[in-house]
Amino acid sequence: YGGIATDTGFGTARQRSKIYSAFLITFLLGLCLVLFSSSFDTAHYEYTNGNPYYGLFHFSGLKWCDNGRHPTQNICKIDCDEFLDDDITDDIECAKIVSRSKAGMLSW
Ligand SMILES: [Ca+2]
Repeated sequence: YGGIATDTGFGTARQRSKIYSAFLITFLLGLCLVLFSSSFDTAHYEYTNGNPYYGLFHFSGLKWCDNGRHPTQNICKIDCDEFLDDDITDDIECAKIVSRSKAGMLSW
């Protein structure tokens, strides 16, 4: 809706368009709240039983990335700090490697 004005439906289409926009904005705001709530914590860091965990997907700093302080397999060949920024594209790339490697282990 919204676009060509006709002598009959113009007002209605405009109103519908407004309602639709309001709905869309509410939806997007809600989505943002969900994404940036604690369940979507890109700056997540924890240190449990000698294992540092990084970022949204809780990658282990002993296995998937290198934090410069621990011996690591660094399977994703990446600096652990890269998992703590707002850009999750590299996080997702590593998550793909993790899922591939887990699938590989399951196929044994
Ligand atoms: Ca990142």
